[in-house]
Amino acid sequence: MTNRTEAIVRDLLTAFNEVMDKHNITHDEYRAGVAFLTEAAEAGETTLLHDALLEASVVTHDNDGPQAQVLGPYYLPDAPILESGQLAGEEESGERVTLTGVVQDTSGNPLPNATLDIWQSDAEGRYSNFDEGTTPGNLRGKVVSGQDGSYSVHTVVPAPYQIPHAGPTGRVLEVLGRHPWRPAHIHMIVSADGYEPLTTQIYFEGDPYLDSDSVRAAKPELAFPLEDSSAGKTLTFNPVLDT
Ligand code: MBD
Ligand code: FE
Repeated sequence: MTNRTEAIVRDLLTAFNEVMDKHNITHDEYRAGVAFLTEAAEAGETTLLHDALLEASVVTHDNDGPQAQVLGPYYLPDAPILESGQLAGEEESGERVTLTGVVQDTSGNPLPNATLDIWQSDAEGRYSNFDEGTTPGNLRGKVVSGQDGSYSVHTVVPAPYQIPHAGPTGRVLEVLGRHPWRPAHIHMIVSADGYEPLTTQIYFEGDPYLDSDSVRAAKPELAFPLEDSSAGKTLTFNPVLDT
């Protein structure tokens, strides 16, 4: 065990012990807590529960850069490369949008051959492979930036989204007085040789939940306007990669 692991485990236990002492936790309450965690695990909500309540703290440290965001529970590796840039098929419902921009380093130099691994919910807030009524792999794919660092992805605008709240995670949100809504968002991991991968999310200007994200991840700097162009709505986002 590394010193760091040992220090973290000791501090975690100290924090738990302090809360238990402060509230004079009874045997019944202790057992109820253990039963709650068991129930969350059996409901398949281990990742959801932790991502909803804790993951935002992983990216509040500045070392990840200003565009860093939580990964969330719905990333799947191995999405295909979309040569056409068509993330949404013709039959996908929702407002069409083209995401464009230039992948760049922290000095503003364009980065060619960067991979943008993108996933999002559909216009009804459903993630493929996790939610009923979706086609496996839908709205998941990678695009690669060109020689000038630019990329372009054709997709649909996702809807504001309620994290699953019918189970144990929802009960915690209720206890905390937090609603289950997240602002509409598109996830991506941007990577390029020689740079730290960037896990981010982009949001939409004017979204009603930007200031009250259920998982406390959204920030106004990552909310962008939908702009009109001859090719329809566009959204410009320039991912910045650090070494
Ligand atoms: C999501 O879709 C999400 O992005 C996060 C961070 C947590 C729960 C559901
Ligand atoms: Fe999400």
